[in-house]
Amino acid sequence: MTLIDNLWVGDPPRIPHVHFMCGVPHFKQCPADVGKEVALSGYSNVGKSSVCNTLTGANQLARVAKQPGRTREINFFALDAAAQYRLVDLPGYGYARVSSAIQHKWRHELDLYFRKRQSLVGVILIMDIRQSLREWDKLMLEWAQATQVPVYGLLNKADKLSKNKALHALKNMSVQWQGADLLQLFSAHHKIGITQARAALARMLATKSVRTLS
Ligand SMILES: Nc1nc2c(ncn2[C@@H]2O[C@H](COP(=O)(O)OP(=O)(O)OP(=O)(O)O)[C@@H](O)[C@H]2O)c(=O)[nH]1
Ligand SMILES: [Mg+2]
Repeated sequence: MTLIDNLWVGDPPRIPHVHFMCGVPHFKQCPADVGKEVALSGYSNVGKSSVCNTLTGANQLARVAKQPGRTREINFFALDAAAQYRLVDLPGYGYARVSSAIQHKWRHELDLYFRKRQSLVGVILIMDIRQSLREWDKLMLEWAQATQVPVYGLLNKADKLSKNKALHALKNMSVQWQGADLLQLFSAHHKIGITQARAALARMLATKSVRTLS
């Protein structure tokens, strides 16, 4: 895998027809389950919404906040005019400062989303590069194996570490990952890794859905 050398790409062009579709608190309110979508998943505050903006080249598309717990709905972003291809920005997992009743509700809605969404063809699992693999991340990897839906990992906030430390973190994480080519360094702020991540997104959107839902 090529590393930092070819990861700095500057401002990516905005995806031409990218637009916000809707944010829904309940799975049953999701837009029509047609076409293909890739979900941005991970713990609260790892930078899912920031990654959504950087990947699409649309800076203000998804709401970003310093405080964890910003994204409270399942947010759908169309990548083309007909909304046949979508990115889905999910609420963060494991935000301790919301009540346990709300956490339970989010977990329930996310669980429904991952179990029932036919058009879900891939997941981009976002982690903070300074943290190790946590419980929810491991569950996502297990889910990926069980369902055959590909999970691609971004170690976000790579700008927070020196180049050597970032590469070391990538190496450590690769040991725990299924396929080191499915994991990369990223920085939503410093635009590290965009070309590689966009290519991964495009690959996932190009695959045929393998989901057989009960
Ligand atoms: N240094 C640095 N900060 C980042 C990066 N990406 C996101 N952040 C910051 O991390 C904080 C959380 O970013 P969000 O994009 O709102 O994170 P999120 O995962 O969507 O959070 P929730 O919606 O609460 O789950 C914000 O202060 C961002 O500016 C990055 O690549 N580098
Ligand atoms: Mg968010």
